[in-house]
Amino acid sequence: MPTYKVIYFDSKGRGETIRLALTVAGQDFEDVRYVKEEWEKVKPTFPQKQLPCLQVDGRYIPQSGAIMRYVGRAFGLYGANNDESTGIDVILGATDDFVKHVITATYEKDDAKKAELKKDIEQSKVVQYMDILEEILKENNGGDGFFVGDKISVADILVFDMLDQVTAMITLPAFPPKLGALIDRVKTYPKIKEYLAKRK
Ligand SMILES: N[C@@H](CCC(=O)N[C@@H](CS)C(=O)NCC(=O)O)C(=O)O
Repeated sequence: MPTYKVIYFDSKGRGETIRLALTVAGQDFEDVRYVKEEWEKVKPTFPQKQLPCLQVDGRYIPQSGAIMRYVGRAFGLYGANNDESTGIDVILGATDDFVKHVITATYEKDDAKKAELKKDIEQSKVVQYMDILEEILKENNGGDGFFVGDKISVADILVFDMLDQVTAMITLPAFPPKLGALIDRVKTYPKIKEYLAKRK
């Protein structure tokens, strides 16, 4: 059995979906969290000099998207066939598009511009994103299960975690009904519920 280390900073950021995915998989992992000074010392030894990294036995895997897919494939959280995996990829892509807007607004230095970007996200971008998700859900078993197939996947985990994290930056509108129910389903998924109850 390989041993797993999720290496990131002491925050949710790009590391949390990976922690959640391994938790759902029921796979133990070491949760390594660097503080900035420690990170600067070890940074040159890491591939791509960035975090997160997943260490599987001795091997380092960089890039959060690649790590998530790796974990998904390794533990049956990445669809049962090509169509389902592609459905998951579509959601990961739509989520990437949305997150880019949030990151741009977060790092905008000009206050007036930042407020404008934030307003556009809250009034338009997030609504478009949620509508995309709602439609995808409705097309799968009437929207009463998970995004793809008949079990939880990295798409459900990522969407839940990302919508949770963006509330630090933007005010979310009410969720459309199927998406709201999906978020509750993920939040109360037994392994996730247990993890969230212990999370700092
Ligand atoms: N595309 C990469 C981006 C990774 C990234 O930007 N990592 C940041 C933290 S979220 C980082 O390592 N910052 C510290 C540094 O560059 O020294 C991914 O998705 O993993």
